[in-house]
Amino acid sequence: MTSHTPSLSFKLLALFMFALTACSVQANHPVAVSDGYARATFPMAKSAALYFTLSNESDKPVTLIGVTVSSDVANDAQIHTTEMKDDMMRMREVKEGVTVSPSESVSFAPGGYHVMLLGLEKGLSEGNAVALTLTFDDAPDLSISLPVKGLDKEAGHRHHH
Ligand SMILES: [Cu+2]
Repeated sequence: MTSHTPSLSFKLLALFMFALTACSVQANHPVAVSDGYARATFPMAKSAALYFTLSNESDKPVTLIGVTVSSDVANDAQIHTTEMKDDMMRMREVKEGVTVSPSESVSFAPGGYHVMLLGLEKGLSEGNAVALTLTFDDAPDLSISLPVKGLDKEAGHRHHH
């Protein structure tokens, strides 16, 4: 019996991926994903940011090393962070991955870490969902689905300087 019940499709996908990688049985994944969402974009937008919180429920550090998205949604998904440099907010790809310490959480949130979708096919509209696969250094892949939330109310923020 499992104490932790993700949706059926999630389980099927997970089983499928284990079959492919011939891993041993997944008991409980060390990482739980919560508070995930994508921000809606204009229909012609080519990029979008996705946010969530990763909680490491194991006693070993776990590093998120990659994210993949279906090619009918976008061409690429990257882990990004936002940094202030010379008074400018810049994003950079986090190639080294994001490590979550044992029993700790890392939030991907506006102004910091996010997953960036690049080469969006048709923008993201509110009410849809984006399916992603998270890849870790020392844990099985995790498939998640993030709801798309309405356009940013704090858009004015971006004009700060
Ligand atoms: Cu970005």
